[in-house]
Amino acid sequence: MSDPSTELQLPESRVLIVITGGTICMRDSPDGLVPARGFLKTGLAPRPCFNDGSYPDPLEIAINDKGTRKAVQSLRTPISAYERRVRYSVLEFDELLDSSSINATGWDQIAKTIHRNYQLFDGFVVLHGTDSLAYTCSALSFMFHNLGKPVILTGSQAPMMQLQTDAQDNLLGALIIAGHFMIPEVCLFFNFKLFRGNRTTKISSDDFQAFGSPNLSPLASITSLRTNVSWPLIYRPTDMLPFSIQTKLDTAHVACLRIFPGMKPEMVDAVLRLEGLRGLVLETFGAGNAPGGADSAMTRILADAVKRGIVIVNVTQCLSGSVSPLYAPATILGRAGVVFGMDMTSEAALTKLAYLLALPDATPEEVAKRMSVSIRGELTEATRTHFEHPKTAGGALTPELSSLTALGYAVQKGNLQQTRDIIRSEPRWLLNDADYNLNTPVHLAATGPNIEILRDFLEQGASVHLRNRGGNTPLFLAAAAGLQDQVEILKGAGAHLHSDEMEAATAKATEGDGSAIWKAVIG
Ligand code: ASN
Repeated sequence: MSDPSTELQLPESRVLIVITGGTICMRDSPDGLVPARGFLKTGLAPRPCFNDGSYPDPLEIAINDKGTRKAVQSLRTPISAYERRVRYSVLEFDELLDSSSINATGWDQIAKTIHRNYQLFDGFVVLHGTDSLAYTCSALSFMFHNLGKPVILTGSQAPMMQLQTDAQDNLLGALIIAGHFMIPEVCLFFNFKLFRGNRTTKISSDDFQAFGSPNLSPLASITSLRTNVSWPLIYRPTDMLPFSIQTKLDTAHVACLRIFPGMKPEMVDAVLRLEGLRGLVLETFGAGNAPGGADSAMTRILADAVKRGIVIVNVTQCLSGSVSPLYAPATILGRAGVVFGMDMTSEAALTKLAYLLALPDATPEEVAKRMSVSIRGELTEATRTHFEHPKTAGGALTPELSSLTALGYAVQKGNLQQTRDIIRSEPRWLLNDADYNLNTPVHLAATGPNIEILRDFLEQGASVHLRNRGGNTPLFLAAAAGLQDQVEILKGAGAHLHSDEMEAATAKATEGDGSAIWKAVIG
């Protein structure tokens, strides 16, 4: 057999799998299924698709939920259709949960684990039960600010250990996408489809197609051997700030209430008078309608609560579609101060409300305003028109090489106007595409003659984390070229060295000439 390490075409990518529990890692018990420890050994290592056998017992550094750096076990997949292996490490939480028991403390634990390990890995997979998975995806999407790497949550309807299971396909799909595609979103992968996490809802308690994303098409799907990514749909932060987290969520003072025919207004009033309540998601009929006219008791109760500072958000009970002031009942709710939650799922509305209410200095007015605008792609704003370049409309997901080449020339000449003209007439994700050597426009701009081009690309949401064929990030190239200003811009936009580059950078930081720039890059 040939040595697998010499077959490697592209630098391997590194993924951290965080195990929180769920059916995927469950075993039988006298009480029914319960989560069990040791998933790497029993669920992954014996399966050839998760273990190429090339590393008998490799250890990797990861930072556990106590904040301690520790050596964890890691495995590698066989080479993928994209000529890459994914090397992954597994962190199992001390307490594994059936996800029906997760709460804001659990979300805090997941967010902190990803934040601590952010610089060590290219992407993250979180194993989680399906029951509350859509809530966790939504919560994390709001907790993460300026996320630049994929965070993919998955689970399964049947345990990995069961003969007929969806566990293997779900985990493998999530792992492959996290290890190959720089999709900087909190996603949910299930039954061969990748969804924006905060658009999902659980639609079946037993079908392998357990999740739907009723108001947004999948971000990617796996068909036979290929993964088709809908790049125009991918949400990208454009703030040019490093990744950070805000883990406080005020789930203790929000509620969700489903309107039903004949519901007594007193019932709504009782909920709105719960001690300390600050926000309510109201699941209404159709396009946002509730019983009662302008002078009804129901409308008065809602309007009074809004006046007392409670933020009430209108979302539809329907599986798909948006609320809007189409019919009089919805317009009346709007006049009473109830916020239109557009096409948000209840899961997204509730977690967003809990997130916004926990922000420092959150006023009811400010929270209400932000509830009907998109902050992480969780809703479709009424006035937003979707621009899709004609070239992408037919499903051709690779831009003309000539555009990329032309962009490369313009970068090398330092011609900012020309780069802008090319990008304007091309899909924006051209910025994250790569040439034969896997250099992206950001790699070229990081060492090009015009620093404004680099700034311009980053302001448009270009990724700072992609690596070229040599395994290098744009930050490494800028430092190697001694370009202090470019290093600072890249770092400000969240760039950091890949763990594979650390050894070389640390050595350079201790050498004489040029050591200062490397110290700045590492520090
Ligand atoms: N009760 C399980 C959980 O949410 C359901 C599952 O994962 N399929 O943890």
